[in-house]
Amino acid sequence: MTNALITGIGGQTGSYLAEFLLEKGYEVWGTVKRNSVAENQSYRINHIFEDVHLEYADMTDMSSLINVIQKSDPDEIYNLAAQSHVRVSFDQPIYTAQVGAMGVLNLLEAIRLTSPYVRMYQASSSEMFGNSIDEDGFQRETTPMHPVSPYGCSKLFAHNICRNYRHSYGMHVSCGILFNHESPRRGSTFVTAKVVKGAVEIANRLAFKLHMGNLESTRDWSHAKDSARAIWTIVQHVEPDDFVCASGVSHSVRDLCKYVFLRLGLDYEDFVRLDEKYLRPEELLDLKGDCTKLKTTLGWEPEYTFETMLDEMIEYWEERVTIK
Ligand code: NAP
Ligand code: F7E
Repeated sequence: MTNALITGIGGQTGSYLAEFLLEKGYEVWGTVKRNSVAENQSYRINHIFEDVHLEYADMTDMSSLINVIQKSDPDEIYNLAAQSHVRVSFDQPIYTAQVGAMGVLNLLEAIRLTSPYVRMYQASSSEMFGNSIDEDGFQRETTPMHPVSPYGCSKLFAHNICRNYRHSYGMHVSCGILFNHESPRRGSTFVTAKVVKGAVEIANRLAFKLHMGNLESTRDWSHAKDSARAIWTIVQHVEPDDFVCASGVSHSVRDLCKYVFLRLGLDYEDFVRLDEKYLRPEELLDLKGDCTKLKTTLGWEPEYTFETMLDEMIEYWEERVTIK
């Protein structure tokens, strides 16, 4: 049996990856960080609670990482733990970097010192590109990286130090440069979930307005289930490498609002209002990923589209909001 350790198993993508690995017959271990309300960190994995081994660990505490690596004796480590909210990273830049940059170095050192032959996956992000775009309008593995947020800067350090450990020590460390991925399990302060939840509440007369930030930025949105499958595929590649994972299709936040409200029989313009508190000190304007390398080298293809992903999220929030 292959052992896998997922940091951030209780997060959106960690929970889908855990399901995927269990289906493949893996023994799955995961880290959770301590929360005063234990239910808050396990709601996405309650249905597989009996099938996985959970251990407390924090990316900022290297001893906890060594401890969980020694206990789980993993063949593969998937590092998904991060303070992953870009807007919040402007409010908590030091913590974001301690987790997303130094935390990754803690993990690399923990692996190097205890089990250097383990395969490791690093959750790199399209936020590392900042506003840098190739002439054809896409971002890919070779696009220069000039991040515009503390989160993006911390991810770029992590990305570079992973490559450095790969080359310096011959460690099997791969990085997936994932563009935005969403699902019913997406935290409700990220824009897709916020819009879907808000629109469903409005449709059910539980709310009357939705306060938003920049509607003009564009994102390349995929489903987190497709992303979890890509993550596993990247780790199985014989040579550790970097791969972009994206849908190749870009929509504005305004398009997102239009689609979701229309699906509920509403016009978003009647309900969406600007609130400056949701604007960012510096905005990443446009993202559109070219994942030709992932498709041609590893044969990955997405199953969801922007629309089917949002339809699934609408269905999920309709059930939750109506039950309430
Ligand atoms: P998420 O839902 O925010 O999950 C992040 C996980 O990390 C949560 O389980 C969280 O635990 C845990 N965590 C936070 N701080 C930690 C710490 N100090 N020590 C240990 N664990 C900690 O994010 P996601 O959407 O699943 O994304 C997974 C990873 O991919 C993240 O690294 C993210 O930055 C990266 N990524 C995401 C996207 C995307 O669009 N989703 C795109 C590119 C890259 P709590 O819930 O208890 O805080
Ligand atoms: O914002 C705009 C906002 O917070 C998307 C993370 O998973 O993907 C994610 O980062 C866009 C931005 O995601 C609101 O300004 C407008 O242009 O959903 P988001 P993100 O910042 O792209 C990357 C790839 C990651 O790696 C990150 O971990 O939507 N926007 N109004 C808003 N965004 C939010 N959150 N809330 C608003 O009210």
